[in-house]
Amino acid sequence: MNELRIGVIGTGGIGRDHIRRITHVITGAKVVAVSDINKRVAKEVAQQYDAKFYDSGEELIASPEVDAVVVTSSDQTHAKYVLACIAAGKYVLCEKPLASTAKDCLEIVKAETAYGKRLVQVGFMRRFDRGYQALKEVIKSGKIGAPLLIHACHRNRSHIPEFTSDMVIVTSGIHEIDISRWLLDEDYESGQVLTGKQNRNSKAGLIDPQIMLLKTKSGVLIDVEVNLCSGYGYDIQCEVVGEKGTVRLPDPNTVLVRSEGQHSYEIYSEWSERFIEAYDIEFQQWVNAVKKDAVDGPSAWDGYSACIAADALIKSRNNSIVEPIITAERPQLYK
Ligand code: ISE
Repeated sequence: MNELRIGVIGTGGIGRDHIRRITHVITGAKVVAVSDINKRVAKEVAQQYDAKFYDSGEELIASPEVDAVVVTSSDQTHAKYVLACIAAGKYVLCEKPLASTAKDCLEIVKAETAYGKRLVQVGFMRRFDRGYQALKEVIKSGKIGAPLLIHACHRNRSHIPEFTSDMVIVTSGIHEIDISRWLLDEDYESGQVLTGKQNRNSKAGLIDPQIMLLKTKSGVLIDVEVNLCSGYGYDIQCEVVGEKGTVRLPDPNTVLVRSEGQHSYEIYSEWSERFIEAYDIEFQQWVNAVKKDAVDGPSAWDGYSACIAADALIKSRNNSIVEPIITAERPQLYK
């Protein structure tokens, strides 16, 4: 295959960043089509990248000029576009979350299973981050012994006005839900959310911060601070505690400065910068895999597994009890 012809649905911040990445950073693909609910912006982006503007995501997916699709529209629209891609037999890289609810994810899993081949990859880009990969290698090597605990934190500098209390979990916390499951290579048994004193810099009515507590099937306990208004930067921390040692996610690209009586390093302010290399690797590997007709990145099943945990956490926050996380049976396609 020559260059993979990609259509991008969603030309907001992350969509434009992926279009830049496909055009200028990775090889083997080009953006030929774009669409967005905000047609004016989509038209501008189409012109800038010499791509064709489509009136709707559905028309873009159906176009014979599009080989594969990237979905970066709002979370609630992911499921319908991914389902349309499966119906059209096209590969799709969908940003996280795969859908806003586990029920919608399961529909995607069912459609893909019926199609009989993996077409869907979910944008859990942290799995491509060198830091997380090194963390997983240490766990697998047995050096720290069997994992017992994960302490993690997910701090955004500030949040967009549209953020809701559920999005704190399903849009931001979802990365932590996925990455802990991937690091430990096991599913969850139960989850709980704790809430407390509110950050006065967060939007009124937004429950922020929230503490997500998860327990895996073997009993590993995970605590995650999800804090959308740290006020100082985008800060992602993760420490795995094992039976005989611990391993911690490194801060990326850091130089340590000693000056004026201080020892300091810079903290990123945006997630797109913090994980820029992971996104680049994710996209290059996806394009290579699509061209070989064999996608193997985070699957629709991974998208579903993260969302079923997110659903339980949201329910727990509303009911103030520990919620069981009950996963459907994993179809053969994902074993
Ligand atoms: C955003 O949508 C992302 O996906 C970022 O990776 C995440 O860290 C941030 O909290 C979300 O708002």
